[in-house]
Amino acid sequence: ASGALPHVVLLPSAGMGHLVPFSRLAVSLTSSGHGCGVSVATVLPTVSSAESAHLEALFGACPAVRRLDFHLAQFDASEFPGADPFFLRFEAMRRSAPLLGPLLAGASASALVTDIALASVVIPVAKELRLPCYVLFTASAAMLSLCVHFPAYLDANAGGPVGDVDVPGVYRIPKASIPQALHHPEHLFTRQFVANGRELAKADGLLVNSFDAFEPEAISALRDGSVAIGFPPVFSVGPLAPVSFSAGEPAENQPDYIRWLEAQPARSVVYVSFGSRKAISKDQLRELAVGLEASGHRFLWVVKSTIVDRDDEAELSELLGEGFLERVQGRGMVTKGWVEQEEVLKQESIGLFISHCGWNSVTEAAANGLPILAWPRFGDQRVNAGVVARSGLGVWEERWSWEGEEGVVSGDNIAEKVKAVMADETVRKKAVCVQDAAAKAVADGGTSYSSVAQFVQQCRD
Ligand code: BUP
Repeated sequence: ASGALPHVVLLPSAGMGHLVPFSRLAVSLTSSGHGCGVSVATVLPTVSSAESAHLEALFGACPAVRRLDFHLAQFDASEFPGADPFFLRFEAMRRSAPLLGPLLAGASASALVTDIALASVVIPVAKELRLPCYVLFTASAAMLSLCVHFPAYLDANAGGPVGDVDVPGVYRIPKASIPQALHHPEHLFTRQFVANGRELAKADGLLVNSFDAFEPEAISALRDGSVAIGFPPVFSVGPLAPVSFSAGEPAENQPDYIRWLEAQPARSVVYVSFGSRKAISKDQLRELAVGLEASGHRFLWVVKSTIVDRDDEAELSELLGEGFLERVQGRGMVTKGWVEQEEVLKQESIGLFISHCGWNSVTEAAANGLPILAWPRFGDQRVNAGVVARSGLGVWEERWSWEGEEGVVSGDNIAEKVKAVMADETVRKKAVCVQDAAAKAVADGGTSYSSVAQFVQQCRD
């Protein structure tokens, strides 16, 4: 009802890349500035243990954010042999969308924010309930523009192979940056992506974890109807602020890598992480070890050798080569476990982030003015790496992304590039400009702050 405090239900899908921005949005909406009631619909068990730990920490630290259990219908995964466990969860949730009706009706929601991965099945359910329905897009605005335009591209392409995609009003996304799955129309991801893209125009609005100054082309083209005529309002609300679960922890409870980072000189450490979703081949891990060692720089490296964290059994010494850990002791820290990345990126001692360009990682680097050496591998990561390069937040050695598909990038190449970027003052200065723009966007009166306020106002009306 007009004027009353809105109660917004958030519906994330699976994977940390999706859960993280939802929990940030939840906390931002309950903050004193915006003051909404918020519930997060939760599916248990989660796909990864990182997600369970995150949810537990969120509900523990932020009692204003309520939990709404969403029980899925039976789902037979054998229909999709070998599919990515996160896509399978998307599909299981999509098929359970009809169960959302009673759940939402019982929660007396005034608006729903669904994850992009569920949009095409959830928007119709919300329409049926006459519940305003928004979509949180968890990647870049450039990727959102591709998602909106791609169904029209396919229609015009009439079954031909997917090439470069010229997104109207934005820019040409080269064929090689289009997510691999989209070259295969029958791929589960492609079917979901196209169905979601077609339905987006029916949402009451889109929220995207980006900011106007970071992606000016994509955000204005979405707003002015260049990408799709009559597209709903786009609220660019990023970079959404991290939720600090460890605030107030005494220093002795800090993890060892934070204590180590605190003891290193300013901007001397390379942080290496390829995200939570996909393992790196054993051969590439070895070369990365060679490269980091030969670069001569300090480093903190989060190693991931399996898809889902629960299965990660391999020993580090076996993965990285004989004697590596001993040789780099004191100057390199390697961990297989989860690190508090937001806390890591805040450290003065970090000078460079070698990143797969998962969108959350990119926004976290932007907020901290930390240069990225982009090494995107799959999915939306190459489109995001394009944003990193265009905005000046970092550099993208494109050859690595292509070589990495079949072959392995050599340790020598890695070492040379790391040395060059660490020595490049221009890269560093540009990243600080991005940080300044991010800080302005989220400050009171900034573009992102105002976007959240407009979204909340629209939920009240
Ligand atoms: Br790994 C790792 N600690 O050790 P992205 C990740 N994170 O806090 P992804 C940690 O998880 P998709 C770790 O800060 C970011 O917020 C990190 O999201 C955090 O990549 C999040 O960067 C990871 O978007 O997801 O996980 O590959 O591909 O779905 O975007």
